[in-house]
Amino acid sequence: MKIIHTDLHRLRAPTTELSGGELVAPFECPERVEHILAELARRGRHEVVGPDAYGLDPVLRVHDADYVAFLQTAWDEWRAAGNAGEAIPTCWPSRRMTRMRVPRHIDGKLGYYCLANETSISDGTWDAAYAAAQVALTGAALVMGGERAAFSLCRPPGHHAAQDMYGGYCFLNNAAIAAQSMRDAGAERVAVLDVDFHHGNGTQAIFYERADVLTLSLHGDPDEAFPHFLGGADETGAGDGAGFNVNYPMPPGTGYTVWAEALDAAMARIRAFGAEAVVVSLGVDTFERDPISFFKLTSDDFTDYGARLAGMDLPTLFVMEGGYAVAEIGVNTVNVLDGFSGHSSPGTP
Ligand code: SP5
Ligand code: ZN
Repeated sequence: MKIIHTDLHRLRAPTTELSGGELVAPFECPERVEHILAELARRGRHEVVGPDAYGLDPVLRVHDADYVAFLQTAWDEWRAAGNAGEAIPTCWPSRRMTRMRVPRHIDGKLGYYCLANETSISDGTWDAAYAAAQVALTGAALVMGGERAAFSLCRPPGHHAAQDMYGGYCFLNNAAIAAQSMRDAGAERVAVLDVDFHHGNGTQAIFYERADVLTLSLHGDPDEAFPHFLGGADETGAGDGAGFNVNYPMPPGTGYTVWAEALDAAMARIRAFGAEAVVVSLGVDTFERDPISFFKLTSDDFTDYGARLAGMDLPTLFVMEGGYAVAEIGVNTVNVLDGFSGHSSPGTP
């Protein structure tokens, strides 16, 4: 399988994440990608290629122009305002603060566009997010060009980012940008299947009123898990999109038997939809030893579900999302790709 990757992901290297009331070293770190690349090289079955340049237009098919402009200048504005640390909002347009216009000051802009302030904006964040979107677009073009599958090794991840919101370690919604580009390249119906531990709230929001992109997400019940305010089973789409969003929230401790039943149900829904291509938002934070999640998948389970995904027999683009058990992220991620490709015995070192 072709792997699309660029070193530019390293430009996203924040030093702070607000967690447990402390500023800690971010869970979403550059080392994640290095471990995946090392495991890909160790197995020797995959070809790593760089991204092509698609520019900003396909990003603006999904994200609002004012939001993109904010991301491009947020760091400089934050530093120009005299702040010493990384950019973290402290004030939001919460209920009963409904003026809903974008404030001029960076402190107001951050609150306006941020959905979760564990995610600091740091120098280089925009450049890395933009590069990740190009990685996603390159993978989409390969799949639309006839590849059975491809893996866009995106970082930073994307599925929490909506039209005009960042957070959950995400800035541009790589999977949504890829899915839209597939539509624009002629696929009539595209499915986005999100298997990251967390609900894909951004992807859901972007396509919520559309019937041409089916969105499905398997995730920790938002009553218990981030992002907390979206992801219920009763969210099924609206307007033209009514019936074209499907959520599978699951409780703490969920293991592979129950999780795989949800996956099978989601794949049946994709088949009934008549998808011409599928984008898999691939987060491996469903792993039993993930530090911030509560599902119980083992490394072998990733191989098994990779094989199940291949059974859909659809052109498939994998887009990297979360996964924070850094030492195991390579094995778990490449197990999905090898399971998909029919290598049932990936072997461990
Ligand atoms: C792409 C992705 O996976 N984003 C996830 C962002 C989650 N950020 C907040 C997580 C808060 C979890 N708190 C649990 C701490 C357990 N010690
Ligand atoms: Zn996640």
